[in-house]
Parts: sequence; C-alpha cells; structure tokens
Amino acid sequence: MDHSERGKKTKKKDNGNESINKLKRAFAYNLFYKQGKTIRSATLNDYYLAVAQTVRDRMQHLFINSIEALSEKESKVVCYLSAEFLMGPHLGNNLINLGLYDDVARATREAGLDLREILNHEEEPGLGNGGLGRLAACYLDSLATLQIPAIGYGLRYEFGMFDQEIEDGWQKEISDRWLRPGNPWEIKKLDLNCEVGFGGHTETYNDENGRQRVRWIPGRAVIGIPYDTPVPGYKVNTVNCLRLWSSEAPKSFDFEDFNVGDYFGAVEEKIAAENITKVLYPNDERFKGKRLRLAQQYFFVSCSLQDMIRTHLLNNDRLDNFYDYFQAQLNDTHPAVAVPELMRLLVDLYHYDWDSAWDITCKTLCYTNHTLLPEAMEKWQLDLFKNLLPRHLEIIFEINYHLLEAVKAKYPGDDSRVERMSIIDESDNRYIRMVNLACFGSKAINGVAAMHTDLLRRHTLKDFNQMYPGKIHNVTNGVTPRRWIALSNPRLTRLLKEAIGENWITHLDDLKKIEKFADDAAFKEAWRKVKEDNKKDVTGQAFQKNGIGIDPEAMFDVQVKRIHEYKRQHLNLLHIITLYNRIKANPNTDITPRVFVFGGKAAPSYFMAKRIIKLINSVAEVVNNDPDVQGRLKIFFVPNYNVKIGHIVYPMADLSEQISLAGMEASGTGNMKFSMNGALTIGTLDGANVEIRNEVGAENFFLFGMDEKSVHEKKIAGYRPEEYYKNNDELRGVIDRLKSGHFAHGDRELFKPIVDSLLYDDRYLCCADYQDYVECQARVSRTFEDKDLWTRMSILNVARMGKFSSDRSVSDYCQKIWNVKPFPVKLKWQRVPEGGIVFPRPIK
Ligand code: F58
Repeated sequence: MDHSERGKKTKKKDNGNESINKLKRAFAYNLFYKQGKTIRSATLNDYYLAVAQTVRDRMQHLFINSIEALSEKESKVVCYLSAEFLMGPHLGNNLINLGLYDDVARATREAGLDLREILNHEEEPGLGNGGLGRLAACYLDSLATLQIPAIGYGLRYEFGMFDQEIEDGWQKEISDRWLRPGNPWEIKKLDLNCEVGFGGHTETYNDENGRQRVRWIPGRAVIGIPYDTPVPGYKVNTVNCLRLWSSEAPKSFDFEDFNVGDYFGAVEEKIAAENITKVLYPNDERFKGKRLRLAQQYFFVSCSLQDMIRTHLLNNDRLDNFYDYFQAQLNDTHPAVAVPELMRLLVDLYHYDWDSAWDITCKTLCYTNHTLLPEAMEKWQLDLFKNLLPRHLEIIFEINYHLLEAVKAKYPGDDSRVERMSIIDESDNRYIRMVNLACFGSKAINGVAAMHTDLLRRHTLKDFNQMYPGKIHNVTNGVTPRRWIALSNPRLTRLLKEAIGENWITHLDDLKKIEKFADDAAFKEAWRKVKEDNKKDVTGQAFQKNGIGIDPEAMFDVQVKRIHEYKRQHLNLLHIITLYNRIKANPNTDITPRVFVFGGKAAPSYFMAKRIIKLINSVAEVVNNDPDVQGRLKIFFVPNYNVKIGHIVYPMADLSEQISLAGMEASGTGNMKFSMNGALTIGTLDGANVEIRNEVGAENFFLFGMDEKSVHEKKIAGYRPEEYYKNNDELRGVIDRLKSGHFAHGDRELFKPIVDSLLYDDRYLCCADYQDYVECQARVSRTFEDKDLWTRMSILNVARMGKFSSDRSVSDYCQKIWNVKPFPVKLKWQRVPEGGIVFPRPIK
C-alpha cells in the first residue's frame, strides 16, 4: 500500500478530521518541544520550523525504509555525484510529493496560520550556480518518483550562491547564510563519517606476499560528516537521500599542538579543515586554478566513494561486482577525480591488480558534459595537483600511459592525435585535462541535448568518439513537472486536472490530451484566465515594491538565466531600445504593450555581465519614466533570481526569451519550464530549443537567427560587426543611442565597453542576428494581438511538452547508461508505535 492509499483509508473513516487534528497537534508539539516556544513568543520562523518538522516526521519512516533498502543486495543504486544541488525550497515540494498539501493547508488554516506565508518564509538552499545544479535537483526528484534507489552526493556549503541585491543599478553580492534560521530537513549522521587525506608523499613497500605496493602518507586529514536530506518521490514509498558532506578537523584543536604551546597553529589547522565546505564557488574566472576548489572536489568524491564501498561491503566480501550495485554519474568534470580515487582505493587499499581495478572503475563511472565553451573546460596545473594529491597524480600518469598506448596502437604515427587525447596538456604550464580523464575513465559519456551531443561527437570529443564509437550518448535534459507545474502553477494544475485528470503529473505525455481543447472556446477562456491571474498576482506583489505600474494585459516578455554574453541579454536590450527609438521618433507609433522582465546573477568578477545588468537597469530607468512611452514598455529587473523566484516567473510569462548564439547553449532547462507553463518561445536553433520546436511544431515557435553551421562559416569568413552598424539604420540608431550617454545621464563612458564589444568584437554575433530578431519580435507582437491564436499556440506548447519531463530523461539514463530498474520500497519499519519499541540489540 502506498501512502496516498493509506491517506484515503484514514479519510474514509473520519472525513479527514482525525488526520487534520493530528497535524495541528504536531504543529503545537513541535513549537513547544522543539522550538521551546509558545504562541506568545513564536516568530514566523518558529512556525515554519514547526510545520516543516511535522511534514518531515511524516516521511521519516519512508526515508528510513528507503535508506535501509539501499544496503540490501538486490538493488542497484544510482549515485549522482555533483558539486552542486540547487534544490529550491523543500516544504512545498514535499507537501506535493507526499500528497499532504491540502491537509496541511487546512490544518494550518485551522491553526490560524497562513501556509503561503510559511512557504514563502523558507530560505532556499542555494547550493548551485544555475542549470547544472538545478538539473541535479530535478533528477533526484524523478529518480525517487520512478522508485530508482539513488543517492545524491555533494557538498554541504555553509555559504551557498551569493544573494544579489541591486544598488544604483549595479549588482551587489551578499553572502548567503542559508543555515542561520535552522535547517529542519537534514539529519547529521556522525557515525558515517569518512577520513580524507591531503598532501604528503607516497612510498613503496612490499606486502606480505612480496608484491610491491604504494602507500600514500597524507600530510593532513580532514573528516567528512554526512548530512542527509530526504528526497521524496511523488506518491510512492521511495524517499531517496541527498547526502551532503561537511568538513571538520579530525581532532579537537586543543590536543598536541596546544600542549606544545602552538595554540594558533592548532586552531589554523581546524579552520583549514572547515574551510573546505565553507563556500560555493560562483561560476567565475577567479576559481580557475583555485586549490580550495580542487580540495572541495576531492573531498566530496573521496567521502562518497568510501561511503559506497562501505555500503557494498556490508553484503559482499569483495568489490569485484561493485558496478553491479553502484553506478556513479559524474555531473560535469567537477567530480572527475573519482577516476584516480576509485583506482587508488581499489589498488592501494583493497589490493586489486591494475587491470581489474580499471575494469571496475570504468564500469562504475559515467560522465555528463554540460558545456562546449572551451574556456569552461576544467584543467588543473600539475604542480598544484601534485601538491594536494600526489598519489592521484601518479595514478593519472599511469592511466595516461595506458590511454596513449591504446591511441598509438590504433593510430600509429598520429602524433597530433596523441597530443590531443592525452590527459596531460604539455603546453607551457603542464595541466591535467579533466574532460579527457572523465572520458577515458567512464563507461559512458553523454551530452544534454541532441544538438549538443552531436557537436560533442563531431568537434569537442571527436577523437574519443572515433576511438570508442558508441560511447557518447545523448540524454536530453528534462525538468520535474511536480515542482515546475504542480507546485508553482496551482491555477494551471487545477485546470489541467479538471480537463484531463492528474496522470500527467507522473506521465507528462498525457498532456497531449489537452490538444483536443485547443479550439474549445470555454477551455481557451479558462486558459487565458489562468495566465491573466498569474500575471495579476505579480503585478500586485513583487513589482509593486518598485513602484512601476504594470498592465497585466501587456505581453510579459521574460529572460531569466545567468547573465552571460553568449546568452545575449544585450541582444534583448537592442530590441527594447529599437522599440524605444521608434516611439521617440513617432510617439503615436503602433506598439504592442510589453513588460520586459530580466533576472539573473553575474559572476562577481565577470566585468561585461555586470555591466549588462547595469545597462538593463539604466534603460529601465529611462524607458519606464519617459512620458512619450506612456507605459507601453516597462522594464523590470527581478533581483536575486533563484528557484523561488522561478516559481513566480515561469507561470506569469507570455514570451520566453531563449536567444543564445546557436552552438553555445548546451541545452537550457528554463526554456522547458516556460513552455510547460504556457509561454511561447522566441529562440534560436540552439541546445534543447531545437527539440522543443520539433515537439511543439515550427508554427508554434518563433524562430530567428543563424544556425550553428552559418555561425561557424561566418566566423571563418571573417565577421565584421561594424558593417551591420553601417548598413542597418535602426541598429545604428540603437547603438548611437547607447553611445550618446542617453541611458547614463549623459555619461558616454559608462556603456562604452558594451558598445565597443558590439562594434569591434561581438563574439556572440548580436549584430548579425539583430535584424532577424527584431523582425521575429514583430511577428510575436502581431500574434499576441490575436488572442485566440496565441491561446491556441500556448495550449499546444503545453500539450506537447511531455518529452521534457525529467522522468523521461532519468528513464533514458536508466536504459541507455545505468541499466537499472525501479525497486519499490517495502515497508519493513513502520512508524514508531505509541508504546515505543524494543531494541533487538544493545546500542553500541
Ligand atoms: C548548464 N551549465 C548549461 N554550468 O549551460 C545549460 O545549457 C544546461 O542546460 C545545464 O547546464 C544543464 O545541463 C551549467 O549550469 C555551471 O553552472 C557550471 C558550474 C560550475 C562552474 C562552471 C559553470
């Protein structure tokens, strides 16, 4: 019996009153006994914690059963190794997945609390930069929902992604102290700690059988303490585990060093150990070559592999069949040090011979690539690496020797191929190429959208693809409909449930059933009302604070994502300024009213990205206040774009801007979230846009811009952005407006770097795509004027989004890569009975 059925049974008996009363009692109990508060002293945070603890307690037995099932022999476990998990707030999602939302809403209401206020209060764990971290979170949700035993392994950063404030139009970074209000979801598992070594040296010795072996004598050790967070599947018994490691010093700092008088030396060691999990590195130039970043990577990889091995050995004597029970997915190259670490554990600790260890390693690890940008490919300087992980460097050299022997055997005399495929980059400063390491040490490599995988096969990983045909797979990304529709868009959810039931929540292809309503006038009216009400919500709330009057009838044209030149937020601005110029030239010009919404963080040291944020805010200031515009154009920059803001932004959008230069965005996942919530896309043939367009139909997608092939050709032929400036009057008008200081209170210097980059560099071909973009936007406006047509297109977009559920992506991984099957959890441990339990063995 799954818990949704259990819920129904109780309800039949007492019409739900008993369970509601129990919930209310549990709130009061937790407030009193856990927070030590009464209603006289309780803060909103106390109430949040009391409600969260109540919900957590209701899945605890499922969590315990699921964790215990992991160590049983029968099931294969997927371990998702990721330096980032951008989980978003837990409470609402857990309520949805546990089927408790309505009951808890009623219980809180009856208890005099406002569930929305409580949900809103939750501080989200921002343990990720963007797409890659959020993808990991969607995949955990789907793994649990599909009842695949899985563990997400990562780092418990004390400070997550910085909070963004906007001050005078500029981004300001504020540290994210997400743990301060208390984290009711995690459980510290002190007994499962792991020791991780760093630095030191290696030595050889002969074992009892006279075999030569290597021993690593680390210079210092750090302890990893796991904190487990439950990840409940949707209405199933499976509650998987997100296990995040926190670093601590191995001993209390007041022992030896203190005794010899070196108090500060001892404290420093403690601080150094704790620093490892102190802060998430923002996706930034400054983390390049950072020793602490490598320490983070090795720390969580080593803890996680040790944890997997420990679990395996509970039921097995040896590790020969390790890969039959554990599949480890490397989320980008950040955990690629798993290749030499698993080899080290197998060879040095468990005394496997090299070939057997290599076989086990390669059958365990799988690698996902998330980028084609050459500058984003990880590489580590040899000296730095050796200093931190001397034994691993030796192992990497040995792995590389085997790789290069294989390359030479297959391609005799092809020296340049050997150079390209080598794990060691021999140019000036010698580097370890983590991509090559991950590719060689994994059983499978995958790209994250069809086009991206194709480019990996044909360009970035061409050599590996030729040498190991069939090793590179495609798994197009997906997002979870539980969070991205059921939780965040309750109005759309209600309408869909009324029309086609709720099977789509776990079988998103079912949305196809709404196609038949695409010409149903009443349904279309209801559809429009959903969007309109979602828009009214935000015009009433968030935007009001900024004093901008917003017309909910206007088109909400939204671009939310990390700020990066390749994503071309500045191309969006060129269009906005075009419309503005048209109004200035003729205030009566016919304009479809639009609200342009931007959101996203810039890496703290990314000069151009930060300047683009300032430009968005500066254009907003001028346009929003110009009387000629008469409110027809409004620009709004939502500060601190994160998962919580995503919940608001996707449901309210009419138009989704997916305008990266073709060939740059590996996949994108925001594009999917918008489309699922009824926004239409204006986009290039890039990443998953290509597949979204295929699914929804070319007639329901606003395509513009060069494709990847023409981009490539244009760059080869010699791209000259100034020519577009010279030949295109409107573009020249826009760039001249920028030059003039019009958006900078007359200061002609402030935006000169953006102007110069557009005119003389324009790496991402904004000028070349400008005209097509502006024309396409005019088509968007015309279509928007035809409400009936727009609504039809919107319905068809949602109807055809089935492919982009992360349930499909995870099923693809299960079949193509991990070879795992669902393993429903049998409940061996029930809730703690009222009379307590008898412990069958003495406590250790
Ligand atoms: C993103 N990468 C891709 N990296 O850009 C996006 O197209 C894709 O949809 C998504 O992965 C999921 O596959 C991404 O988010 C990072 O944030 C890195 C974090 C660590 C530093 C370097 C960037």
